[in-house]
Amino acid sequence: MEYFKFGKIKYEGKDSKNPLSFKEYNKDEVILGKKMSEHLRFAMSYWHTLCANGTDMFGEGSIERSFYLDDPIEYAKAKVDAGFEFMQKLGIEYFCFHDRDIIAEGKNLEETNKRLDIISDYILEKMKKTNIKCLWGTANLFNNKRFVHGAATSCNLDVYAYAAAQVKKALEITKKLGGENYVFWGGREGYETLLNTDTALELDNFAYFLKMAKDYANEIGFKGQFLIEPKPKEPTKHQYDFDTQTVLSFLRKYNLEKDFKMNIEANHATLAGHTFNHELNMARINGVLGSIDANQGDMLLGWDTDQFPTNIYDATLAMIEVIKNGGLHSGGLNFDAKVRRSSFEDEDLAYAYIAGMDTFAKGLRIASKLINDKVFDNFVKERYKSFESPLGLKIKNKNTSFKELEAYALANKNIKNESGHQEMLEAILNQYIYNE
Ligand code: XUL
Ligand code: CO
Repeated sequence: MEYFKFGKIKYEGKDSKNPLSFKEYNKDEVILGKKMSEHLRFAMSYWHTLCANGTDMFGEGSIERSFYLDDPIEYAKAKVDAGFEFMQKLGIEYFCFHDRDIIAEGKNLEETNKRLDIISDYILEKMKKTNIKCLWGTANLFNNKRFVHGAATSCNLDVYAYAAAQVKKALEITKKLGGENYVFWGGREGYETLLNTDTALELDNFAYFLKMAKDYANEIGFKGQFLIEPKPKEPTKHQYDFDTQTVLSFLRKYNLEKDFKMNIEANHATLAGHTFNHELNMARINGVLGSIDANQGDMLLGWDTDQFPTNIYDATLAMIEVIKNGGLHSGGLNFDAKVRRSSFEDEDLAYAYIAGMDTFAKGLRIASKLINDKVFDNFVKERYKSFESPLGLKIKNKNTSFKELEAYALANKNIKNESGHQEMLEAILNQYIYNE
């Protein structure tokens, strides 16, 4: 049975007028010594692509994704079939999933886990037939009402234990599917008011939970990279994993920094008041840029709209960070993005992925030229050249003192600054974008 009413999407080049074709993403084309598909490692998000039906706060679903099936196992299998058909048609080589995306909960944990065994067997078969791989798995610890006070930061031990059991199983399933990473996004790990919250206990418990997860992964021989996905707010008012720098200080406090990298999501960065490339940069310079949730927010809306990324400026700056990171290694570009509620036709899903994949492919092309031409690197090097002077080198080598700096300052009668030339650099960036 065919689920999506469109054929295989091919690369037709930038002059193509066919909306169901790639204009930029030419998967085997080599850029900076690597195929485009290897740089980008695109992944399909199971939840937005196969589960979301357009429901919002004001209205019911507008998109048909039930496949007209009521039986939970049959429905789950149809989602697998549809998902693999979709990935094959789009040429997407990876997928990401939450445990509860792939099959609905049963009447109790035991039945739920049995269902997970059945559906993961089914997924594994499909993976073998198609060569499609699992980028990461995760546990949904936010949807069910038992998680009303959080999961690993809940005030209720019963919920904490349930969450542990759920992550344990999600790790087993991710290992079974050969997942290259495992993600922790702090679903409801945060608070609404300090009036009822013991933040010290919650953070201690959270850190211990993560440690136990890593211990269990080691015990079962799961080698995937552990990732934390920062987000500052939503669903809770204050999420503990606010942004990269906050997460890093938490990990360092609890000696967990060697076990985790970041999964940076564009819309989460902007919710934190940062740019996407700020978060990527902070992760990269700290050696923890692991993977990306590619999407974009809306400038006028203050929440996580999870739109498909079409902003070439942001994609270019993001790809500069990715290239400087030496690639994403075991990570990839997961489209944690959903079509708008009014985009309810089958083709809309294809248009959305094509737009996202082409935007990042173009961003890769532009970023590779900017890096090759050392456009910003040369400027930055020149801007900091004072730190290459004898005293500058002493600062870099941590080999001076306030006394020595004071003596220098007293003798130096004339401080001279040079312009940062921001507008010139922005114009050069635009020029590269126009001309690519
Ligand atoms: C929520 C979000 C999640 C994570 C995985 O904002 O981004 O879908 O990516 O749990
Ligand atoms: Co995400």
